[in-house]
Amino acid sequence: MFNKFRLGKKQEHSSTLRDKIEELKKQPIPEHVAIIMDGNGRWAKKRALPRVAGHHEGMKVVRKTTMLANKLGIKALTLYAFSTENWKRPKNEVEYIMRLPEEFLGTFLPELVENNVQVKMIGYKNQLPVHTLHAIEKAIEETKDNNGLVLNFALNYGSRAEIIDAVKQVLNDSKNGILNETDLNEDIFSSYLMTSEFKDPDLLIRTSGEIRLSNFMLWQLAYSEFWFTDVLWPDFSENHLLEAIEVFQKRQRRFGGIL
Ligand code: V0D
Repeated sequence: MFNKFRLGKKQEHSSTLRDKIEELKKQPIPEHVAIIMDGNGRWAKKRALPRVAGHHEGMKVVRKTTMLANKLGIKALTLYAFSTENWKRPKNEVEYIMRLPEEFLGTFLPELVENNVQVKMIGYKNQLPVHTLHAIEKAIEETKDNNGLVLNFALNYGSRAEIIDAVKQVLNDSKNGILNETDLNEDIFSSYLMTSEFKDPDLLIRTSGEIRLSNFMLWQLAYSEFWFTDVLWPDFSENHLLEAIEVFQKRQRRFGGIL
């Protein structure tokens, strides 16, 4: 109980949370978890705050979720932070969102380094503001030798465009004799996607009550478990992630029984 006062750092977990983590670790933990972080605007609206306040609050949840994922021994966490469709939002909102990586990394990069987290990104980099890209590339560079959790931001990412681009590269490699048409299979095709270095997600989480993929990792999620919640992303807590993993483990066990 005295600990409560001595351990002021926010990433310290309560004993009940620690117990839950240890309990879950007795069963297989999903290696790659992907999250569609939805509901930030709605969270703000409910509080009569500007939408950007929801995005800012959502950023703090990214940090908490990352730290817990790391503790659980999850190997990769892919977070859908910005879709290719999100450019249609009001200009001021997009500009604000594009400052979030700098703010996030300015505050938390030292903590990510300390915790051995490796930062990565998938998505179309060339359309991003240079200040955004610079901050992210610096973080990628500074964490490239870390071997803990891979924190992968899907940013200006769209799955159909990714697939079309992969097809174009396949055609090009075929034309240039680098690839034989007869050799093309699912594994080879996967190696042309932006996610080539990742295994397919074992678990997809989407917050905010929408039950759809919204052009996120269409190919990669073919065999993944899905967990949807009405909870808005800024309200997503450690307990929600643990619940999603518990459900994942129960489904895995049932599946195992049938086979
Ligand atoms: C807004 C909820 C962290 C989703 C989370 C540019 C919407 C908060 C990052 C981030 C966003 C990205 C890359 C990186 C470090 C941090 C972020 C965006 C939006 C899109 F290396 N939060 N966050 N990026 N939001």
